[in-house]
Amino acid sequence: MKPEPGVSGPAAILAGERRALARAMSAVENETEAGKALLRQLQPHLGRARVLGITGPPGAGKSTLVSALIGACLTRGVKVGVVAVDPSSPFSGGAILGDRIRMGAHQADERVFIRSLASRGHGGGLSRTAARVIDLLDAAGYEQIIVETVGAGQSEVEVAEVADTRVVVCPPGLGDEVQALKAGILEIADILVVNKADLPQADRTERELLAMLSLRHYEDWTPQVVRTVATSGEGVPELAELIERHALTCANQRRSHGGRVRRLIAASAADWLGCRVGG
Ligand SMILES: Nc1nc2c(ncn2[C@@H]2O[C@H](COP(=O)(O)OP(=O)(O)OP(=O)(O)O)[C@@H](O)[C@H]2O)c(=O)[nH]1
Ligand SMILES: [Mg+2]
Repeated sequence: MKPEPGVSGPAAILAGERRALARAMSAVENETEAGKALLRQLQPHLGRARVLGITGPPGAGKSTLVSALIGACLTRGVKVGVVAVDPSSPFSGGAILGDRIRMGAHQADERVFIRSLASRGHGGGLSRTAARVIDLLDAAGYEQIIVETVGAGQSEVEVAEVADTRVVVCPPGLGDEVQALKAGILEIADILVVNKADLPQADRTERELLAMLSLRHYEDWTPQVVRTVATSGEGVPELAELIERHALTCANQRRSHGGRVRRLIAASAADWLGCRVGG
């Protein structure tokens, strides 16, 4: 196979070299031969990372929360990778200046790697692309990977499937949208965040979510509701704590589930990878 210029071998990824990682991500996103070969070689090194999925309607405060959670990870000395699916802010503009400065500071941190994926143009393959980028971050030694997706469409549910812990952000004042959330993405929530708890109607949203949860029976983990003000950091330590508790409670089961889904995605693209993936 003719090597493509600019894509390093697995050693550079395993050593966590950032430029090699960025180039490898472009290669797997563009489904190049070098990207295929690299992913194949990295398969034995995957499965260490914890994957956290953050989803919710546009403007719910997901990116601001992710930013705050990155801070919480760094405080604990954990390397964190972020995959943002079609974000409008603060990763690629649109946020208030303060957000961008905060995220900019993280972006310059050696222990943080942020990658944006455009959902447009991927067709049904978004989860596939996201899974590959997650695998690269995993191989590069990012222990916590956070995936941000917008909305409650099928591709978001699919992306959430690769996560070990799923957080759904529900800002106050959604009105009918809560109904849509209920029908879809709430089904997969481990943690429900009432962000923008500084706004009126936060109490009402929290009550509605709790009422909804009380209608169902859960086996080993009952979804929890937590209030946050992502812009000030209020409630973020409690959220980080809940995420940790969920990871510990459901660690083995979910990690094997998330890992299995990622392997299934990889296996369904076995022709693309040109190999069979174990599991
Ligand atoms: N009042 C208030 N505003 C907030 C809070 N969290 C975020 N915001 C603001 O809400 C706006 C949207 O925040 P983002 O973090 O970009 O929201 P997002 O969910 O990532 O948005 P998209 O990625 O575009 O869907 C920004 O102006 C934030 O500053 C909060 O807790 N309270
Ligand atoms: Mg965002």
